[in-house]
Amino acid sequence: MSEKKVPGVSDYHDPAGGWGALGAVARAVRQQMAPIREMEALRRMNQPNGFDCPGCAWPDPKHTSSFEFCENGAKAVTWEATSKRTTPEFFAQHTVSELWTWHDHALENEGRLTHPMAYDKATDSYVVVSWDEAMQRIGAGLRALPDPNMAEFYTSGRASNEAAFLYQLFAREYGTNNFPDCSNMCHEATSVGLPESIGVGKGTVTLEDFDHCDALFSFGHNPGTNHPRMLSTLREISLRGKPIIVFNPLPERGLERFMAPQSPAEMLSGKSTPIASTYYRVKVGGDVAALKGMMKYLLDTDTAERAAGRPGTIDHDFIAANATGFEALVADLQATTWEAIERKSGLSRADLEAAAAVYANAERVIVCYGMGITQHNHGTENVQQIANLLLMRGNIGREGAGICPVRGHSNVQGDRTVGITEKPNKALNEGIRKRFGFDPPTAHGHDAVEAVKAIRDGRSHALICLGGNLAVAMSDPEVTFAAMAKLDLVVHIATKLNRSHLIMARESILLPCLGRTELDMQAGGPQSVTVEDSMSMVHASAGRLKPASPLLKSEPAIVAAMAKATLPDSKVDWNAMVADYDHIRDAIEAVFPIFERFNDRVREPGGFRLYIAASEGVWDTPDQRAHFLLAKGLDEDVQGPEDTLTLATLRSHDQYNTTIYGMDDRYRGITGRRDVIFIHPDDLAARGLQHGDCIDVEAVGKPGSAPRVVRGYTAVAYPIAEGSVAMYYPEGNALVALDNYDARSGTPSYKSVPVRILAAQPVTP
Ligand SMILES: Nc1nc2c(c(=O)[nH]1)N[C@H]1C(S)=C(S)[C@@H](COP(=O)(O)OP(=O)(O)OC[C@H]3O[C@@H](n4cnc5c(=O)[nH]c(N)nc54)[C@H](O)[C@@H]3O)O[C@H]1N2
Ligand SMILES: Nc1nc2c(c(=O)[nH]1)N[C@H]1C(S)=C(S)[C@@H](COP(=O)(O)OP(=O)(O)OC[C@H]3O[C@@H](n4cnc5c(=O)[nH]c(N)nc54)[C@H](O)[C@@H]3O)O[C@H]1N2
Ligand SMILES: [Mo]
Repeated sequence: MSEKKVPGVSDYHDPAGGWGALGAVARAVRQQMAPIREMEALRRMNQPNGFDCPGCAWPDPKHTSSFEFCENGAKAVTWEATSKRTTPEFFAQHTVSELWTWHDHALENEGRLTHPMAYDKATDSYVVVSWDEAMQRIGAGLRALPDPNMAEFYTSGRASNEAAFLYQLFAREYGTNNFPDCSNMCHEATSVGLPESIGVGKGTVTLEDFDHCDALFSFGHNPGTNHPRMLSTLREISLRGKPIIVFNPLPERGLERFMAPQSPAEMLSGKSTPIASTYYRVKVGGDVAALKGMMKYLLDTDTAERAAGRPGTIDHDFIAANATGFEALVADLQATTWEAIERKSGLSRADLEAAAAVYANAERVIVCYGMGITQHNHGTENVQQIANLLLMRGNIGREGAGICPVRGHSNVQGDRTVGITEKPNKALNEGIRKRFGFDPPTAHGHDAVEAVKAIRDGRSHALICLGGNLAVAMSDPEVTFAAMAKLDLVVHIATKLNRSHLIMARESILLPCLGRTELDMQAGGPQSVTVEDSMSMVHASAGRLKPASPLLKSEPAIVAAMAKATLPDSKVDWNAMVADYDHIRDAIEAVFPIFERFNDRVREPGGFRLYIAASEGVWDTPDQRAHFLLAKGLDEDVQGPEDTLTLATLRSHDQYNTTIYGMDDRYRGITGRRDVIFIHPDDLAARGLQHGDCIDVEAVGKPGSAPRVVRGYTAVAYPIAEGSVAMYYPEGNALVALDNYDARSGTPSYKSVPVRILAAQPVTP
């Protein structure tokens, strides 16, 4: 974008996929693995009888038999199946204080954890403990709490249905609904917003629907990096000649053009397939304005068309038969001016009308969206405006049409389905009572932000983490890190070492577990687990690799052991459940009737789909109707003063959330570094700054709030929407206040931080 040479910054001209992706896979394999282990692992990924790729929640084509290529899936697998090990000798050589100074990449790059470890304060290091000893300490620690609601049970979305179900059962029998969960930081706005709109908090489409849609709209997600297998789906839509309309502040290469590594024709000819037919660089936080603009156009043209005796652009019959709230939406749209819509979205009326015309001319439309929609102060309302747009033309509940929240972790959706929720409903509590004979707690527990606040304020004293890296994933590291250092008991169940494991409580225990790729042998023989993808397909996953260490235990086995150590009078037969996971699935079925015939159905090739009422045009709301719901005004975010920019924190191509595989972001032309901030050239010029300048980024908080600054970043002139800037997550979390979240869903506003950028100040010693 600029002539000036800046180290590690260049223009990337190739399509997504292609030879660049193949090269990256080869490098990942070379850096992590022994050849036999790696080939065995990659061969079984997403195959019937194989394991589910831990990379993302995008579904697999049902009838595939060939290896479904995905660069980031391969990275996720090689990272887990690595031949490197983080051993007791390693911990003996490096104190925790020393490890704290390491880069996040370096910590995980040491490889797989091999032994249960406990923190030894005298030597400031992790030392080996036996599994029995670890469990005794955990049980004693939890039993010592005066109130079970002083413990937090965090889940990261890689946990299987079986592990997650046992985990919630354990915590509920122990006596709490404190279930902070990674989805609280992710698609919670979907889980809260969609039930109100359409009666279900999940997507309504299946992969087959994409074969039948006449247009696809994409808001705020980056498939080239975060769900690369979706590129094959998008490519097919493009090859069918159907429009793909993208709203994204950054020009993301995977949404522009894709060279399919499985297509010899494309790979050999060097030709790629265009993806977006039109790409709108909406401002960060401008989607509600854009959506309201499109809906306003539908309203206007509908009236005009009908007046001229032609069919309108709104499906009034569908609305009359299915929905309420339309009149209020009409009033809201009429009260919204085009001037405000243009200013907020950064898009012209003509552009928005053109997008709306594509929408109106398509018989069947799917809208996909990701973190660009949910991680705002009004994320819940954002999601509901997408539902409004779809409902206006009856685009939910029929083939080829629907709403598609693109989920993150490979089983984040399933974990919620099997009971990881801080707000259990009656049916869940009844189900547990009937099947297990104890009374689960009914009072609502903590979500992720509330859990951190409770720890900060000394109301919670223990934290159990089933995977993840909560301290780093959460906003406001200054507050979060300090809070976690005050805990009495912390337990991490993990595959690899990360920064959260280095924040020491009075008692800190680190338990190594099996990963997806590994053989899970129990008393009843080799076990498989199940996962649910973004489209409610449930299927089995079975690893076959030799475990990274003979001491590893499966997540269900670890959870059961913790439960036995904590609850001597437990009503649950933990041993039987762990001996044969069919028993866990039977229990899931008993508590959640939508899993009827679970063990039979999951053994069918490709698994089965959970019933989603809205997919059938049935609205599971209190009044059995779909609802048009309003977003007040056009502001998705806290507004800073005039001179502020809106910062979105996002993923590079070389990371999996807080796991940093490497320092490159290939599709955005960044090599060997992450300390950059993407900014429009005019916004730079307006501040007297230039491409490559060293800058500080300062968050503009509420008056009186603590200053939040990151220093020494390099400004990269980039074709991002004006007024918007972007930097990488998790580094950007230093700028996100813990209180900056969507009040409806608790989702932190990781994509809406008002900031100022300034020429770097010399650091005072
Ligand atoms: N390789 C890899 N795969 C992953 C992950 C990973 O880290 N690495 N993470 C997994 C997880 S947990 C999740 S939740 C998903 C996340 O997948 P995404 O939802 O794609 O997440 P982000 O990288 O945060 O990017 C969001 C996109 O939104 C755009 N954006 C930012 N602000 C706005 C806005 O206000 N409006 C609009 N319209 N767009 C905006 C950004 O430009 C970016 O393209 O991916 C999952 N898959
Ligand atoms: N600023 C900013 N912050 C964000 C986001 C953002 O876009 N911007 N995105 C948010 C989102 S969408 C999410 S989902 C969260 C993610 O939050 P988390 O889910 O908590 O974080 P991850 O980085 O996915 O967790 C990585 C760790 O999981 C462990 N792990 C890996 N595989 C396994 C396994 O099979 N079993 C077990 N037990 N452990 C395993 C490893 O130890 C690894 O270090 O971050 C959120 N934070
Ligand atoms: Mo996520």
